[in-house]
Amino acid sequence: MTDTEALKRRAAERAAEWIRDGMTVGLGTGSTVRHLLDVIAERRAAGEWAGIVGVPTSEDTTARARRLGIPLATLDERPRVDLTIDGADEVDPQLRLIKGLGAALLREKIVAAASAELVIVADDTKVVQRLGTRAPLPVEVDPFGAAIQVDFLRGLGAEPVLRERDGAPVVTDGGGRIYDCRFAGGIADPEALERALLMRPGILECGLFLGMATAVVIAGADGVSVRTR
Ligand code: ABF
Repeated sequence: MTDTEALKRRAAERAAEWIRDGMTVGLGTGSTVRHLLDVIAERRAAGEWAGIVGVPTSEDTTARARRLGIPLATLDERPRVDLTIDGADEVDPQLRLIKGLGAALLREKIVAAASAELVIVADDTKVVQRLGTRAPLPVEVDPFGAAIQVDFLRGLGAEPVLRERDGAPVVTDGGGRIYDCRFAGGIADPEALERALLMRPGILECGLFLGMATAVVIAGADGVSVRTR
């Protein structure tokens, strides 16, 4: 296991301490959460957490959790989620997040908003002073008229790049497209930017998760720290 993977595993193990048997647990997306799925499967194999049910935030997480034998439900079946554990691309000092490089931001945000607690797991490379200084901001748009969003995003100071894989646009689990938006100097006012984005017809969601995380578990070479709001 590489050093970074070892850090992600330690963050996942620490986040798993929030889990109690009988909980409905939102299962995030990304490589750090994959370690969480392993931890849950290991603890269940040891006879614990027989009563937990996972609510996945992506088809990728659904498939992985199924392979590990973790019981699953849809958000419609379990509309009140006790705890969601998810990854992030950036975390600022106010525990505001950028998420979405895993292309699951819409379902992640829906599940996070339905959760009593949201615990974020990350390695220390995700910690920034200002959002947008390291990771682009993913913005998910409806495929209908997706191209017209480019000028709108530029008008907000972004440089949008359509996310592609093998020469074709990435299509999210919900059928959306993603523009990865870079902001010179980072994002000065994340709350104002989120409002402007979500007022725009055709923009489905953005990767700003503001005021949503109840705790952030950061794993670094000098250990694991927990930050709470
Ligand atoms: C997911 O986790 C995404 O929102 C975010 O982009 C990703 C981070 O992935 P990783 O843990 O692999 O760095 O929740």
